[in-house]
Amino acid sequence: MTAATMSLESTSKNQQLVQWVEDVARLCTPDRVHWCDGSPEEYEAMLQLMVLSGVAIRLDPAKRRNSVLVRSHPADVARVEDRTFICSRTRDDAGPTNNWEDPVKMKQKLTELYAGSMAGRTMHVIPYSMGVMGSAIAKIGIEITDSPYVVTSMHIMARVGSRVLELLGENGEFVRGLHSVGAPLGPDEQDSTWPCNMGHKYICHFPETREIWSYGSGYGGNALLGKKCHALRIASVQARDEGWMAEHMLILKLISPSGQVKYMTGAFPSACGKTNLSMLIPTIPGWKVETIGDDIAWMKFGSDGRLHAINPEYGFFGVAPGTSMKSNANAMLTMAKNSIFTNCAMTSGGDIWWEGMTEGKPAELVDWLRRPWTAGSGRKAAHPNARFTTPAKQCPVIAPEWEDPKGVPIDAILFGGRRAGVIPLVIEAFNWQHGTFLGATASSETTAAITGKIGQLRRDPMAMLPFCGYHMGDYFSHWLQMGRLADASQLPKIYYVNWFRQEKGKFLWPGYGDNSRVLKWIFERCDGKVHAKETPIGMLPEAADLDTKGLDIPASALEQLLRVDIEGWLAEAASIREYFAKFGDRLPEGLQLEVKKLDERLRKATP
Ligand code: SAT
Ligand code: MN
Repeated sequence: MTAATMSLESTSKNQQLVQWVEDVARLCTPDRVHWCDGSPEEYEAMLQLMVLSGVAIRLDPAKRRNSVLVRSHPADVARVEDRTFICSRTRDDAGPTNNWEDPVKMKQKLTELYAGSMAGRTMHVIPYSMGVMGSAIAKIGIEITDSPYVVTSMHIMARVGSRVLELLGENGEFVRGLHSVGAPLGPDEQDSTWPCNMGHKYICHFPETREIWSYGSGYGGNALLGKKCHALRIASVQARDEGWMAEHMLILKLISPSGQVKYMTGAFPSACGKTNLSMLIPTIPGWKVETIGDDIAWMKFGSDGRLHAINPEYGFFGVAPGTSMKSNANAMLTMAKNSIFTNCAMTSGGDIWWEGMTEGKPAELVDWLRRPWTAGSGRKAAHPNARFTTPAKQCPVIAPEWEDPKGVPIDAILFGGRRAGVIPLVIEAFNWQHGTFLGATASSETTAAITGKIGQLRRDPMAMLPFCGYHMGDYFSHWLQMGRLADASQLPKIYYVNWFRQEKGKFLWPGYGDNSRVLKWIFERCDGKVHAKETPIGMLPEAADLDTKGLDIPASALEQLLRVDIEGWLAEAASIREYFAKFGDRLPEGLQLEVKKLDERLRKATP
């Protein structure tokens, strides 16, 4: 995009916004300021910029229309949790699960880094709405960035452009997000293909002032500030203050053969199959899943007294490896066009490839590090956290009501993670408080979505460990408080699922489309139509309660999946107690009580 075709003049009547943009420009000293209008022409111009700078390659349009492959710097490939900070006024408000720094000190440090950080670059101002514009649950944000990759990704992931500014008007409130890759250019300096800052990375949140300051990384949740930074970390604080919920949850619609509908949300840590579950193709005849969202749910009580959820996003930023026509045909079809692929491998025919996409491997590829790759090399061709960025509306099973400003009424909430042992296939909570306890104690083995060690067990309450913008103990209280606001019969039922149970290194449950068998049981439980057995850990199906018709699974595996391992759970209860101690007096009494009751029920059950 040349300066002549960019909107260089402010297109906003909001004086606070105009002032802020001027202040940032003065600090970061970009060559020019571009106000994004969200048009297809703008998107195309940004792609062209990325192609010219060498960061993006256009894929063969006959194979994947209007799509590009982007390869990042090898050291900038995932969220950086150790560089993510909640800079609330006091350390105590950030709590024991977040990195904290004093906001004044952090702003001083970052102001020094931002000074001149956009030299030689264009500063883009992206007005965006999380949620359908005009929805009472939606919120506006403005992201300032020096990365064209962020502009194109935000076009897909959020509703962006001039209409947002109109909605914002003169006095509207917005979340301020400032992002710089931290790689200023000298007058004669050649740009690198993926500019970022090797020495300094900071993803900072100032919850009281609803600000995000991100520096040094251009990747995913570090840089697309509408997503984890705004829609989860800042929004969780807004939700606490305003009486709603911002959650790391997919939203799906399950339709029975007779056309009855239930809406479910599901919280799972990054790269644990949220996208797959949200658009799953049931293996049981007559059942159908439609998608509302795959990563984030904002939930508010409606005038009907029920909890309604919207998907604040506009696209999917999904993990590519493992995605195939077999594991998730709907995701594959969604990304057939108008998509951005990051850190995937490229085929000689100008398309993308990743591990697990096809049964065999292509003989030759260019890997995500831009090196020639052969099937026998033993190396991974795509990075394990390679991603697709694709418009949600292209999903073949997107629910017609996915943009309903009122959201959809939620019948069931699922929690889950990757657990090789102990945790059964599914548990139904006795009530909201017990469900909150199940969510609060959720744990999972870590994945490639974050930098660091893979496969380590950690507690990831409500899958919000990296995304809660305040003290986790207060967050638990907020959950309990939400439960008190509604009539118990109107509240969603709560479940804990584990598709990842293993024995001798092999998965016991087939997962993917067969997860519909568990969803069907949940659906029928919501109507009180199917049996569950009371156990010390919650209500569980017996083998006969699950629809296993046509499923090739040994009875012993099913028994294992539905067994309550008393010894294992006693150890779990002890570890939960230890975990809860972290939260001190900010742990709500209700959860303390739940662990005590769990322990007592287990001891009574011990022979
Ligand atoms: O990079 S993101 O934070 O958007 C992806 C994820 O970790 O879920
Ligand atoms: Mn996520």
